[in-house]
Order: sequence, then C-alpha cells, then structure tokens
Amino acid sequence: MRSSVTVSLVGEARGGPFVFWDDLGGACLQSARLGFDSIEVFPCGPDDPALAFLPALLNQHSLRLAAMGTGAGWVKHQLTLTHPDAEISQRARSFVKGIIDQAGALGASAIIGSMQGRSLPGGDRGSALARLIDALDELGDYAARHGVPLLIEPLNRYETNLINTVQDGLDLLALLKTKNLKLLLDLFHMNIEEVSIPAALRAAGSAIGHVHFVDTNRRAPGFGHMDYVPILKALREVGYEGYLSAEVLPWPNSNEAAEQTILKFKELVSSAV
Ligand code: LER
Ligand code: MN
Repeated sequence: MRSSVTVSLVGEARGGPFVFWDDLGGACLQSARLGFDSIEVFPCGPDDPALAFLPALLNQHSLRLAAMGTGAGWVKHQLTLTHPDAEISQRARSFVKGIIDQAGALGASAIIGSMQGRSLPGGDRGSALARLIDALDELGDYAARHGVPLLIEPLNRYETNLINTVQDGLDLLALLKTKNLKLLLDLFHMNIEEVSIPAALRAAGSAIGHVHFVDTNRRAPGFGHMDYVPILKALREVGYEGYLSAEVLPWPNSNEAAEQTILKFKELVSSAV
C-alpha cells in the first residue's frame, strides 16, 4: 500500500477535510519531505491554472498523483451527475471528463464523490439512480482510454441519499455496463454507515480502488478512535495494494496532520501488523 495526502485548490471548500491548501508547490515539497508516496489533488476544475505545474512538481519531488477530485463541480458550480435538469447533468459530465483527462494523463483516476448528487425532494431515488448509472457508464468507458478506473465513493447519509454503503456501491457496480469503475472507500463515511468496517472491506474485495485514510472525527489517523489494525488486516486479506490517502482536516494544522498521518501509515503498513 502507498501513502497519499490531499491538497485542495478550491477556496469554496475551505473548512473541508484536506490536509494542504492552495499552494500546490508547497504541498508537494512538504509531502515529499515527510516521505509520502503521492498526493491527491482537488482542483477548481479541469482548467485550473495550477494543474499546468503539476507534472513538473510531481517529477521534481518524486511523487505520484494518487487521484484527482471532481467535487469542485458541486461546490463551485452546483453541478451533479443526477440533476434532473439535463443541461446541468450534461455540464457535470463534461466537467468530470475534463478531470478524467487531467488525472488520466498522469496515470491517476478521477473521483466521483459529491458529484453523484442526491435524490431531490419531490424526485424519486430510482430515477436519480438511473441517471447516475447512465452517467457512470459513459464516464467509466471514457476513463478507460487512459487505462485507469473511475472511482465512485459511497458517502454518509448526511451528504447523499444515493450511494451510502459498500453494499450500495457493489449493487451499483453490478448494474453498470462498463467494467471500469471501482469503489473509493472512505473510513470516515464507513464509520457512520457500516456495521463492521473490516467486514465491509472484505465484502468489497477486488472492487476497492482507493481508500480515504482518516479517523472517526475526520482528523488524521490516530487523532480519533478508529481501530486500524483489523482494517489493515482486511485490506491485506483482499490483496489491496492501492493508496491510503489522508482526506483529513488540517488539525491542529496542515503540517502536524500530515506528520501524524505518515507516522500512523508507517506504523500500520511498514510493520507486520
Ligand atoms: C466528503 O465527505 C468526501 O469524502 C469526499 O471525498 C467526497 O467528495
Ligand atoms: Mn472521502
């Protein structure tokens, strides 16, 4: 498994669970100094000017890109893939395609989290899910041109009423025509929605494409009460070899959150726990 840390470039997401903010160059420097393998970037959009510097920064600091978020489509433009207005949902698809291209060029996957949207009051979950399936079929095949899967993230009930659990995610994958989707499992959401996090990870098995490595209170791993040893055991049992990416609050500050994350990562992953 490889370590990763999140970097947000989106002003509107301030207060959200990202370790580093705004300064992509500074974030790369600090991540490399601390020994992270990679960064996960949350840009303002496919045309975010900072993305022009990303390949050189990764190269300079020997970092990989773990994944790229699409959530700015929601927080900046209120786009979702399930919006009942066809023009809005089409704009959401274009936004995601742009991120798929930016991430794919660097060998990384795009993440569908908040862009999944929700079933709106007066609408029904079935039609929202049908719109999500249609969008993911197109976008999954689109991502395949880069040889990377598209990631769909179950979110807790306070953020969506569509895909909340691992089982919701597996049911969704089974309904898709495209085979190019994997699950992004976020331990914070799992702590709210799952009966047992290790059992849910085992059930997800080879469908796991990415993990958000975070504690129960959205702080860095070890700053809450998550029981990581059985979680790592389950990930090893299913042969997961992807990223553990810290999508955590910058608490008490960015550097200490990053330092705590890499310490916990090394303790769990580099040792034979
Ligand atoms: C937000 O809670 C989250 O987990 C993000 O990864 C989704 O966009
Ligand atoms: Mn997440």
